[in-house]
Amino acid sequence: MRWRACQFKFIFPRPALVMGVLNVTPDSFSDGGRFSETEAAVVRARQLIEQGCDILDIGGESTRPGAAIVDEAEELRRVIPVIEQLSKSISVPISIDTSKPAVARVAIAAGASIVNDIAAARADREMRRLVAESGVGYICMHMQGTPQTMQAAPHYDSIVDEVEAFFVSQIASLESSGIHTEQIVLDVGIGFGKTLTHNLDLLAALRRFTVLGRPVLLGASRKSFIAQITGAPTDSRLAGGLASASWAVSQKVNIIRTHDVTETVQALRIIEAITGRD
Ligand code: 8Y7
Repeated sequence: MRWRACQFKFIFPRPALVMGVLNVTPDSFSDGGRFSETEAAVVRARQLIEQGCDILDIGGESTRPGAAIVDEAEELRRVIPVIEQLSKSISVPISIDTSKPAVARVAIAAGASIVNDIAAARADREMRRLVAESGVGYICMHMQGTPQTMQAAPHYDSIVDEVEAFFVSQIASLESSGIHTEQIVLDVGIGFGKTLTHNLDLLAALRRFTVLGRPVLLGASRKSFIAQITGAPTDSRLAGGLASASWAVSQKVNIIRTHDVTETVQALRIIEAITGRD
């Protein structure tokens, strides 16, 4: 396989970038067969770009707690046509949300330049080799367990210490696999094997992670911790997501992953306007 010249570098023209979520799953775009599913996803992607997102995160497997596993062929059928169409015509970097090296490999060949791997802790040799050889960006997310089991009984002696130790050891181990430090982004993985208290402990301690020398990403958009605090149903958690994003950026988080791009861009512009004057 020949690699595109994609020694990816995370460049931050502003303090924080917005990563727009594009789920290509049958439940995200209502019926109508494969062609219209791809078309609908491409239309949605263009919308997210118009709204101001800096990175598109495209995923074909639901990683919500308890979600069913999607097989590789199906995941490829969902995401690859979308990436192929978009990479020809857009300039924002495409991130492939997958923990399957085979999916990541085809996605990179189709134009993705970042791998968002929620199973970073279990990343096998093939995923590491792929990231090392292709030079793509790599989002290293913390998760306890798997999406199928993670919310059963999350336990930590000290979550902030453990997540920090995870990052430090992952950076070293990814580097020993030939991955450059510059390719790596860290993510505490809100909601992935964490109780409400765990999520809040991590959010309160973001500064501990933003001093580790790598960009930090936060995904809090629409997550259930917002409902645990406020009772808000899934479709009305925007304010909670914006509050989390604003807090995170004030703690020097560099990338906000969100379903709500317009509103998040506006919130971040305000934080930047306030904090960017010193
Ligand atoms: C995250 C994520 C999801 C996150 C990263 C949802 C795929 C659940 N959450 N990837 N993915 N960080 N890196 O509610 O927090 O969006 S899926």
